[in-house]
Amino acid sequence: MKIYNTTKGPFVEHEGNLYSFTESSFDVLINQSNLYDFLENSLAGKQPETSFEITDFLLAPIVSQEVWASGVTYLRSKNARMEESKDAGGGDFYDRVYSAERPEIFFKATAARTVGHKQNIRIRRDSKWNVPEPELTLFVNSNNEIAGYTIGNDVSSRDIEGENPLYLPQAKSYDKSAAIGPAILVLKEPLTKETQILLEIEREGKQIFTQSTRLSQMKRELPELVKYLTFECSFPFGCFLMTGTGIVPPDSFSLITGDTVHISIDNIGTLSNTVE
Ligand code: DO4
Ligand code: MG
Repeated sequence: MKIYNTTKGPFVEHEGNLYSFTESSFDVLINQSNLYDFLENSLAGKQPETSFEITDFLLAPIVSQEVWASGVTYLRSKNARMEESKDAGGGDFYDRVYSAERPEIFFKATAARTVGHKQNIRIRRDSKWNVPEPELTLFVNSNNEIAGYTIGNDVSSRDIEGENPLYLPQAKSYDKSAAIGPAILVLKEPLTKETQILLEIEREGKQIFTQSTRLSQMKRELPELVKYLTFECSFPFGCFLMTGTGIVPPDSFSLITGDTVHISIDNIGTLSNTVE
């Protein structure tokens, strides 16, 4: 089942049909305990919606939540980071955090800095080396449980991050640096490790980069990331947690205005954003 946030309120897609849940606010709906069972039981009394296309009214699936992110959770990310920061003497930090018990977790964005499917992302004006980071993104409810999954793009400035690891917040957090959507997938069982994450980058109508990875390539377990995030932080409306990138384009690549980034994750869908 998928939950969409729209200008008309929340909607749920189930077996190809769309159902209105506009009697509830998005914040309240996604925080229901036993969310899958709650949605399934609520569907019993509802008629499918047929009068409009959800894509015409879609918003990012976030209202009062924060977006956090974990990093260096895949070998590819660790190696790319060590390389980009070696001149700054930061390489060792990435090596150590990859194998440390405590994962890297950082604040990524407020809802106001986050865009949804088909909305524009941005690259920083003071950076020359910018990349998309395609990341499975967890919805963690106010009881600190993984209640759903969405697709995230942790757009990042590699030159700023590589110049000095202390610049991480500037490399990661700025207006429209985070994209999530198009929907929150709610499952009865956890997502399988076979789940594929696919990144495609399009420039002037041509595909200029594509690569995929699987969740099984991640060094850490998802509950482990949630445990550290929620250890000393409470989230009354729940929160989103990006889980790190396993795909980093070659060093010669940087995003430019007009590029479109498509990120697809099995069963969730595709998140597409153009650089403005
Ligand atoms: O410390 C750098 C950020 C790592 C990150 O965002 C990732 O691995 O996805
Ligand atoms: Mg990342």
